[in-house]
Amino acid sequence: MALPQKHFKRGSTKPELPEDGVLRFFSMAFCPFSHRVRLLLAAKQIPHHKIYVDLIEKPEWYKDYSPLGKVPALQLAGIENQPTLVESLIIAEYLDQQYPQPQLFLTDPLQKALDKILIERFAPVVSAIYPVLTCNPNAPADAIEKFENALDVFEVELAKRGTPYFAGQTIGIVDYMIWPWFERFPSMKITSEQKYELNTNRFGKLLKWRDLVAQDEAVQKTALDVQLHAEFQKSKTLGNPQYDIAFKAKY
Ligand SMILES: N[C@@H](CCC(=O)N[C@@H](CS)C(=O)NCC(=O)O)C(=O)O
Repeated sequence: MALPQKHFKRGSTKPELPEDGVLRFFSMAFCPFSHRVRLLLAAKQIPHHKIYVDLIEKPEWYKDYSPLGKVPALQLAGIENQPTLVESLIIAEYLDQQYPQPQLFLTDPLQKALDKILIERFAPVVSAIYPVLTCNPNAPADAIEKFENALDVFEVELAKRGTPYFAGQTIGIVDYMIWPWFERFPSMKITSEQKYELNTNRFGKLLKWRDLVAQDEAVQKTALDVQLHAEFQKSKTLGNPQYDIAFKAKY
């Protein structure tokens, strides 16, 4: 699309979007929740316009789309009144129902519910590691321990399911919803003092799963390099997040 590939800032003019009925995807290039939606858009090859938002200096007009000012947001431009969806998991479920190929949520209501519960259980993993991942100098001393304890649930679940992906023999919704953080974890090798890496004894199944998911087409299409993630996190810690360095990359 014709819009410039940069993050819109405070004071910017609201972009004029073409009235072509194509989905409008608002995101920030390094946001893991936006990455969830990017994965689904890529896996299902859904056409969309991309609009990037600076989250420190948010454009005033962004509230018209996302009242809480968060990304991701997806405007359904082809529908009457052009409603906008927010919350990555809600957007993912909507996209899976509207664009069923390939189907990513399980159809059995109980299995689907259990998968959604599992996705929710990733929240403590994220909150425990967030200070380390984002290079916060005041990260609590037990951050890694809490992170690993929360991640154990996923190692155990893979063993219990006995399948290469959480979804079974092919990639599915749990795999895509937790992947963005697995793309980002290796940046800790670059940014953290202890050069943190997942332990192969404790997380053997998850590490195998990680290598497998890394080969997925949508994962590769949406991937940002680990150096770039590290560079972004450092710039954010210094109080000047360099959102647009994402466009040095291929996507
Ligand atoms: N629960 C939301 C979380 C989204 C979220 O926290 N996005 C962050 C960026 S990664 C954001 O918009 N932060 C800006 C803010 O909270 O003002 C989801 O799943 O979409």
